[in-house]
Amino acid sequence: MTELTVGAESMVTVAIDNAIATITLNRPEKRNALSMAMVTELQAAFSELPATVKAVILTGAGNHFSAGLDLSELKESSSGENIEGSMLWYEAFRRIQFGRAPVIAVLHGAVVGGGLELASALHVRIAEESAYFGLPEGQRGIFLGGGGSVRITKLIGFSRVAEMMLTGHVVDAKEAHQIGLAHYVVKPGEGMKKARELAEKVASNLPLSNFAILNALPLIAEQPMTHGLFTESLMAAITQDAPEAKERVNAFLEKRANKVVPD
Ligand code: 1HE
Repeated sequence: MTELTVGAESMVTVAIDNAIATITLNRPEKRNALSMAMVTELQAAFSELPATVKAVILTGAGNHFSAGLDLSELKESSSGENIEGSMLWYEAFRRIQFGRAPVIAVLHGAVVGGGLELASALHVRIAEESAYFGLPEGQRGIFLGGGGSVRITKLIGFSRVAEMMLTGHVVDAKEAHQIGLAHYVVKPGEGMKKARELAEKVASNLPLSNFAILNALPLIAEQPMTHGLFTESLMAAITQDAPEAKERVNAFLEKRANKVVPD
């Protein structure tokens, strides 16, 4: 296990175990509220991962995943500074979402505001039963500013996001699973075990397949049908041509590979 230090304040920690990195939001005394410095550290944590890392687990220290934007930074900020703040978040989350390594989130306690915006940029979401999801921006008199109006609406639809923001409706882990916000719900304390199990599967995929899943799939979803099908055919052709893919296909045909079986 290798520990990487990112940034002077260590609000984000990184531990690397072979192909899997665990990145932890580490500001539990402020419930992992995301300050600009912390978002910058988070981006650095992902950017500095060695190429040997094939999957990442992201979680939060303490009883909560993240309380969202560090509201103390809004006290005296101007409109210009607020826009710059959003841009900083967009760039950090873009790098995470479209990076080389798929990210598995372990969510517990509060996953609210910007914490939910961060979770929506990740690829697999595991909710422990303690997790709850909210968008208190409506109550705070502000708006989404970390990409949530694009990403969360794509996950659960505009109407649900509007209702959560208008009424302050807090979604529990079970409902999050039902509406597609969480892929898995597990007992308290079991999130990391499940994440590890999934991360090992993700890391065993060919890098080009994972690249296509992270980068081509969301792009295709935004394209008109004819463009989407064309993009898909190109990505399919490139992945299918790789010698490593040919070997995996042959392994199945020669009965050397696992069959698909129910979980
Ligand atoms: C914070 C923040 C924060 C806690 N910014 N300091 N997000 C919110 O509106 C959620 C606000 N937070 C809460 O509702 C609660 O703190 C929690 C439910 C997450 C946790 O409650 P609890 O009882 O465990 O902790 P606490 O006592 O409320 O907080 C501990 C400390 O963290 C306390 O500071 P202290 O100096 O008194 O110890 C809190 O003030 C501090 N803290 N959350 C700043 N968010 C890019 S746009 C995104 C827009 C948004 O994200 S809006 C939603 C913001």
